Amino acid sequence: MIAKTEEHINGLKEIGKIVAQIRDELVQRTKPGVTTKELDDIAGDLFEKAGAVSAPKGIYDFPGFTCISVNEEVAHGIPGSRVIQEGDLVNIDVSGSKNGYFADTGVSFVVGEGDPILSKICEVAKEAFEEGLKKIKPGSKKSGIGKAVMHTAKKHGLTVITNLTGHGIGRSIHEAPDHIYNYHEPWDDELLKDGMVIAFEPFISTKEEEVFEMEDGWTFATEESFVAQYEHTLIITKNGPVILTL
Ligand code: M2C
Ligand code: CO
Ligand code: CO
Repeated sequence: MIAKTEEHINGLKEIGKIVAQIRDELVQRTKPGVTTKELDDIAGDLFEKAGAVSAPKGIYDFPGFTCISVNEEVAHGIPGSRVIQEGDLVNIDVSGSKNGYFADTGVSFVVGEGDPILSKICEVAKEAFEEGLKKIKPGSKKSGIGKAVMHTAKKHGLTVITNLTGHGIGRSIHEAPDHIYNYHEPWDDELLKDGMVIAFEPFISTKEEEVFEMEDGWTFATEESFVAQYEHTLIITKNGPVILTL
């Protein structure tokens, strides 16, 4: 959507704050021994208390309130009986709506002590987000964002996932612009607009550049890499991006 009024901005800020709080609560409760379903149930209660609705459930009938992906799972992981272990790479992605406004946020992190390469990809995903953010201005090319993400990954000897992208958001979870690529796409000549609301989500990988969909019809996974994501919803303005999900 293009956020034009105070009402739009306040509606987006409200749901942005809700999903950010749910994300932070789940990250804090992700400890060895907890199941991903237990974490998701906490999110379900928090959505209800906030008078908000989970976007994966509400829009796609996803079997969970949140997407929780562990190790080989990259995104759209279905909460279930999987028990979190020390050293796991976990991604918690929370998206939802309230009063017709949507926001989306996600973060990858390592539980306790893990392989240093896992913390490395988490840090680089955040750095790629920050580098991409510098390119987010009204009138700038959308393709500049992916260029910055790709450059950051390469600088650290890492790769990007090319078949998962950021997206427009606001009145639904996924809307125009359909793709904020995480690599330089020279054919993408779309320009960023004042008021445009986007979810920017770099996916940084140790090796491979594509994910595949698992047989459950939801989970995206890799064959032999680990992947970290870092996602926020933001409004593009001439005074700089307004991040709604900090
Ligand atoms: O937009 C995402 O960040 C998710 C969508 C949840 S709906 C099941 N919040 C995303 C991540 C990876 C791939 C596509 N979309
Ligand atoms: Co998301
Ligand atoms: Co998203």
